[in-house]
Amino acid sequence: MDETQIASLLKSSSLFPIPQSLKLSYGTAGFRGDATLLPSTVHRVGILSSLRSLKLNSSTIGLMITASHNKLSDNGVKVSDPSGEMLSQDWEPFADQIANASSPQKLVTLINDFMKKEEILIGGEGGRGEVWLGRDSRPSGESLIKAAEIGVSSVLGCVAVDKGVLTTPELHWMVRAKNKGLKDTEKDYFENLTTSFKCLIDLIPSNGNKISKLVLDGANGVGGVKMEELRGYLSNLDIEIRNTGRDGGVLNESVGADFVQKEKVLPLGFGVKDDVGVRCVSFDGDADRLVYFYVTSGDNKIELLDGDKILSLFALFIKEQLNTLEGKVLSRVGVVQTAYANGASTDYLKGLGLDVVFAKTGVKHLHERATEFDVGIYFEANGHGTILFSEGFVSLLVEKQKEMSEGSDEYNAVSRLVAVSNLINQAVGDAISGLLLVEVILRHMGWSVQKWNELYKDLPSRQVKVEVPDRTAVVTTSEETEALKPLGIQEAINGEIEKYQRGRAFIRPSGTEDVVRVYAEASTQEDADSLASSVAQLVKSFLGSI
Ligand code: 16G
Ligand code: MG
Repeated sequence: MDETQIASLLKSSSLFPIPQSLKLSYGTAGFRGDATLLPSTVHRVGILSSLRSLKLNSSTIGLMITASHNKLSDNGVKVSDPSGEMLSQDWEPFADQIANASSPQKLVTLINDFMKKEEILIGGEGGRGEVWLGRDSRPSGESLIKAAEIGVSSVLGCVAVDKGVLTTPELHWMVRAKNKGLKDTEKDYFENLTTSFKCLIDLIPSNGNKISKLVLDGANGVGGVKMEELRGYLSNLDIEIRNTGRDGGVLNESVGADFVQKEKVLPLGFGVKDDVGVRCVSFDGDADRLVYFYVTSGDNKIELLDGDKILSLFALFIKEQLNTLEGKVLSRVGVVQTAYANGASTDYLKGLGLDVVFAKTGVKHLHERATEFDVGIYFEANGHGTILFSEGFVSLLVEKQKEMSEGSDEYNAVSRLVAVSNLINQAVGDAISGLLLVEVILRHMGWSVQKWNELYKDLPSRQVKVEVPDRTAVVTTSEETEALKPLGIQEAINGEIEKYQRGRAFIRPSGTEDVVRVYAEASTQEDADSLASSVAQLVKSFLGSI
């Protein structure tokens, strides 16, 4: 690193002193915390993004300012790699180191060492770098974007392009499109969604399946606002949008996918009286998660159609198309879930003859496993997921279609699969594209939300968290279904599980909070509760409680 570069980094970092006692970890969803503490972190992630762009031959990198479903006063930052996927995990330790460096000098030393190791050149000998910035609707995002811009451009040869307020999946989609040399604006994103949605609607056999109005809970975040914009392009979606944030509601406060999925109650803005039986959907704060729900009656309890149920609907539809192509197109279709997936959903998916594999909690882990298939469908129960189509498979479909007669069942099946591969965000889970796919499949099947809910009945489950002195004392297998440490705890858990019909339970250290999480399910709610509480007791006795 030459003198000019060192001076540039020292100067810009001195504008963003690190708050005392700040200790951050990149974690499963980037850095998050109280927004007032984050300018130095965001500035440094700006620097990291520039280095990543230089390392990857000037590919465009994405930097998103969001804290997703966290409270309004929080914010966060995460990086998108050129393919639109999450930042490669081998750069996470560097992210942790620079975010926590206690002074500009220490920061520069860390950067210098890392650049040597990664053989990154800057300035005259190096290339140019480009970082696209996006932010969700949080007011604190405005000044944090400035910190990111200054960080990006303090690396010589690198520029930041502010893309404004976006959903997280929009930024990932745009970065991916840019690096593939495709149309990459927000308008292109909307056009792509509308074209593929319309194509799928036109392919519905009777084209006449009527479907009732959908009501969206936008979590008072960016998703509802973008959905309003998109509605301008879509003529054939009957949707009412609530909780856009314009009616005085607060971001994520008793609204949104995370609230609805965890509390299993109606979000604010939805009434028991008027909304009984109505098909409703909730986005989270940055619109990378969605869950559906409806009110049955009386109280504000809901029937929840979570990520597992969305996954099952998608898998069924894909399978139906592939069955039509049996013998013509060979494909490996796989489904990726986490240990949190309801056992009933796993049984259902296996019953469809699908290959079901498990990944560690956290989107990046599921995404990675899904790439092993021609068509890999992944979802977390919390509503984050998508469908990945390998490029080879899509080319094969297009090739085969040329030999088929237009309008035949197989021709239509191929057309549907290709349209789904365009509609669904291949970079990351996307509430908007997920919503459009659910809507088109329901219309295709002629199903109500209630009928969809009947695909299988969730086994009763319970989640609890246990505060322990050291959560890292729990080490699990890669799929998190069994604990390897502390020694002996798994045998004790198995002993409890055996006492219950359809009992299943596991423990894992949280990646976002200082707790050990316990999950239990069984054939009745009482049993699931009791199993969860005995496993929590075991955690306390093996690890000690605080
Ligand atoms: C993060 C992950 C989410 C995961 C959750 C688990 C992303 C974008 N988000 O929010 O996928 O379910 O962490 O939290 O990867 P936990 O480790 O505290 O249980
Ligand atoms: Mg989110």
